Amino acid sequence: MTTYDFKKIEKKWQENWENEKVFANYNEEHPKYYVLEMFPYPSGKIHMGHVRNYSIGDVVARYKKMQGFNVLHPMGWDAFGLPAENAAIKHGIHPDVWTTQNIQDMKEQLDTLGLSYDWDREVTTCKPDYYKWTQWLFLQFYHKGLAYKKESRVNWCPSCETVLANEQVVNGQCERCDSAVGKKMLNQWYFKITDYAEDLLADINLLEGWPNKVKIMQENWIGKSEGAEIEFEIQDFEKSLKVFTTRPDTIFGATYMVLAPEHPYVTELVKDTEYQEKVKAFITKLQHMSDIERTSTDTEKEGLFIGRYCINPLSGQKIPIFIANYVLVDYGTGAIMAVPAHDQRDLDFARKYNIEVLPVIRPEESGDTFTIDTEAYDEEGIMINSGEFNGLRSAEAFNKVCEALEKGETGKKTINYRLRDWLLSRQRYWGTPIPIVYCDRCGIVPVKEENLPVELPLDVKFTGAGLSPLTTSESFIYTPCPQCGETAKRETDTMDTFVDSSWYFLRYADAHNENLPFAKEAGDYWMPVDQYIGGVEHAILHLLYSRFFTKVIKDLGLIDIKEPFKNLLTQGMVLKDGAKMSKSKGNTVSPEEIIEKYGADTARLFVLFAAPPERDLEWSDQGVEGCFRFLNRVWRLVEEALENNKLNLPSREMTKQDKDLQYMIHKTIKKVTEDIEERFNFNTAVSGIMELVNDLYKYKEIDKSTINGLLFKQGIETVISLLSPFAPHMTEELWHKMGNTTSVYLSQWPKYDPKAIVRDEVEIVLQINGKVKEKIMIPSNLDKEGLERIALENEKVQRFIEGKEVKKVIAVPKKLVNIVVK
Ligand code: ANZ
Ligand code: ZN
Repeated sequence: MTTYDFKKIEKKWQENWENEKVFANYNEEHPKYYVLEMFPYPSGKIHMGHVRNYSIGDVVARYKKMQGFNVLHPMGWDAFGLPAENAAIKHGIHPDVWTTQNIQDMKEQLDTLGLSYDWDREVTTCKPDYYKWTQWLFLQFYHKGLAYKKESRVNWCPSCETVLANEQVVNGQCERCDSAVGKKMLNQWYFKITDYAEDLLADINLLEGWPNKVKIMQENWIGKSEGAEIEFEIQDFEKSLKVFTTRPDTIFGATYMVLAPEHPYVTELVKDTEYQEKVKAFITKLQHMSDIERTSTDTEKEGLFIGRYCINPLSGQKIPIFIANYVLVDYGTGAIMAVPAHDQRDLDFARKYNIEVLPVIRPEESGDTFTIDTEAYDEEGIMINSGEFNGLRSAEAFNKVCEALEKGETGKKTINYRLRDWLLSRQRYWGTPIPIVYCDRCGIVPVKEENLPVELPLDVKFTGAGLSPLTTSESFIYTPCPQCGETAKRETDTMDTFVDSSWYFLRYADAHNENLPFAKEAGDYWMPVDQYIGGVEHAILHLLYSRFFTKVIKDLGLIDIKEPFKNLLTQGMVLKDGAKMSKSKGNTVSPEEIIEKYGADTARLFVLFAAPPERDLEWSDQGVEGCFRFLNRVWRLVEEALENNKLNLPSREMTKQDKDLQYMIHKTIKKVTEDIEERFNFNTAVSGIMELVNDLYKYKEIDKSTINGLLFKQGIETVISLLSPFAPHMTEELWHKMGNTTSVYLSQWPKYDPKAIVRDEVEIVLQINGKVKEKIMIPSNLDKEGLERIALENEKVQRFIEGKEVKKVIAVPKKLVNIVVK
């Protein structure tokens, strides 16, 4: 008997699968199935999180292949980004060299896991053959008015020296380096994702196979608010002030107005007044505060009166105008009507600055003398202090107020979204160059499609200072204007790397296309991704951007689908000692070490067995040992059976033990299939297989002469097949030892026989015209219909009723069937 030499076996089958193209092999006669794991950033080393993510995907891919699907399971590299550039600054290595080396290293590590990727479709976002199409897509967006440039106040990380999207600012800090994020005015490129806000929101309904929590996060991020835009006349000023409110019903309670300090009116309103200096000082003070900080309920409300007044369009009241920290310039209209009685932030502010608090809605159960103390009343109720609207329910008043405003042309219902346009410019080298040229004569000119890709130059200096390193490359900057031919300058900013990952799943469908990002036919065939798997940290940004890209690409006529990812699985973290495994915590276990010691099959089995995929997984050395022992046990089971010739024993009449084993085999097939198929409960699937292995051991111990060789063989083959998505190398080896000459993944996933999993039987009688003709054993849970069928198909019964007319069949479950004939 040979021992389980995982090193030899794993290498052997990895090479074999690659050479025989077992997985890079397509047959369009079968239904397609596209399984995808989020592609990694090539940091140079895989960690346990990767092992978990890819093992989950690999189970799905192998399982679906055995189920007869035409499976697409590709892999690639999200290869642009800051770490490569930082390495260049620090160690003087070119980002391209650094990245290419890391990809090579990581690919070797991935190969040791035996993942069923089709590497022929590998996508690397930093290669010109890929970013050419990222640029091409940018141009299509540009021509549709969905990519535009504007001067704006952007989040600026002083340490990374680049702008950040709102999404990359976490609690006021840079997502990457944790520095406090400030604000800066810059002229930047944007994608107009807000044009798709409504579609992105509405189509969340189509995402049936997504976790609810992710759908809610997307919904909150888009942040739809229904309300009204109301115009307040400003005294002695030619323009009126527009505010956005979700509570037009509270308009009579607006006792002051607030402008964001950065609101364009502010300087004009204080121009010739004593307030000018104070306002300036206030704005300077706020510059270092993030939006989150400013609007947090914990932050002290601060502001000042600017010496001007508005007129309430419905009540005619004169109300003072303030600027304050808690109103943001880029939400709504950048100005609010403040209603302290019904909004907590306004109330805190009003109490601090001694502003009137006027309740205009009272709870139904309270009287007209309702007052507000330190807590705002933000619910619905009955209107008070609101002129003609008094006595109405506030929900009703909402509409009535809007109607009144519309009549007076001072307001209308509107919808506001929290979602902002996507800022994509980065002052960075290692990203996709934005294919735009600035010409003194022609202005902003897109690069001609036939001149794509705009390639990254090599003669750049990585100084680490402010501007994009591309500004240091003479060869890059100067170029003839695509329109007039005069010398012009290229855009030196590159794209946010989220742009690269917003369409990579489409490129896999047709990875070598030289004329388009992908052929429509290929896209329509493979998309949507049937199963997408990745970390929940991408629940907002990456998924939202990918959904947006897919929708635009559809509107460009390049594909027919509306949503890119049909089913989404967000896997949990890998923990050790209760904390997330991470380099900074120093609690990592290296996949290389585990694979070296136990083999990839054990590593895979452990991460799949130790917890359901969506839950966090606690690392356990004993758990790994246990999985290793189990695989050894399976190995010995098969080896011994082959050695002792147990599989060649003749079959014969079934004994009780045979029947028990047969039952277990079919029950396990059913369980494992359902666990994988319906719930991705890989852990319970594996424990089901473990039980079957135990049963086979027990069965093998019974007297050799009484073993049913055919059945035993079926049991062993079932274990091999069911285990093959989880521990692929060992099972492939055993499959071949069993005498098969082609891959287990080209074989059929086992099917259970529904009859074999019915355990209890009862005896019933079959009667013809009330006379007992036969007694038979049947499954006890058979219903009336099943009973009737069995009775009528019974041989003896058929002889009796031959040539006669069946008038009626009376079936009494568990007892009898009476057939009335004439
Ligand atoms: C009057 C009012 C009365 C409000 C009331 C609320 C309650 P969401 O749901 O997030 O859309 N608001 C509007 N623009 C703002 C800005 N740029 N910065 C800070 N706050 C702003 O919130 C909409 C509400 O937030 C708006 O409705 C406005 O306050 C405030 F009893 O207007 B409300
Ligand atoms: Zn020009």
